[in-house]
Amino acid sequence: MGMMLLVLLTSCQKTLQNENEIFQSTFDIIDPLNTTGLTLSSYNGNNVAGFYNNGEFSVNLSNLAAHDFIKISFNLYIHDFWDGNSTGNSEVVTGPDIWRMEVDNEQIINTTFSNTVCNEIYCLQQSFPKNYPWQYNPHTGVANQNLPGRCAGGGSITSLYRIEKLVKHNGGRVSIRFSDLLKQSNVPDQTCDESWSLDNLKISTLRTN
Ligand SMILES: [Ca+2]
Ligand SMILES: [Ca+2]
Ligand SMILES: [Ca+2]
Repeated sequence: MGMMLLVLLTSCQKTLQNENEIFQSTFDIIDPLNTTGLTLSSYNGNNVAGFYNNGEFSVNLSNLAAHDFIKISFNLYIHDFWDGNSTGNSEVVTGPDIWRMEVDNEQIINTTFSNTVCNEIYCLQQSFPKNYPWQYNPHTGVANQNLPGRCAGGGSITSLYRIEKLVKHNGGRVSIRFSDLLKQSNVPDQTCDESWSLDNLKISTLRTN
């Protein structure tokens, strides 16, 4: 993203004037002033925002200094049996397993993730690193695809994605919403079949001149 930012700013004949961190959390405590819907859990010896299945949380910040962009970076954990773009069959609805990030109600990320194996017989495609309905192999763009699954069960894994987005933005306030639309009709405990959590969230404003 560093390179993307440089190219973007160069092409506009602008230079970065300053970057100002306006929010950061490792999710060890809840910040009730700036967040809504936040729940915390422990995963793999670390505190995270989550676990969510058909859930969401938002970060709402105000009194922002003048800026041209907002940069949002975080670690996203995709837990257990996500099915990517798969919709299932006439008996079982399996997806698509959508994950979203919106900035002031505009969809910046609207994608799917797949935690399945990928071989000649079986391979459920995902849309990340682009938006749905793009088709990529499971784990495309992943940082680590062999972390422990949340729930017991054969083949249960977690994959970690490190995500950074630069969004054109101005104005004194911003609301950033993280959510999912997970689908799985054939399991008693949906949250144990597929869920997500998020950690190391950093939000900054950037000014160009
Ligand atoms: Ca943490
Ligand atoms: Ca599933
Ligand atoms: Ca699913």
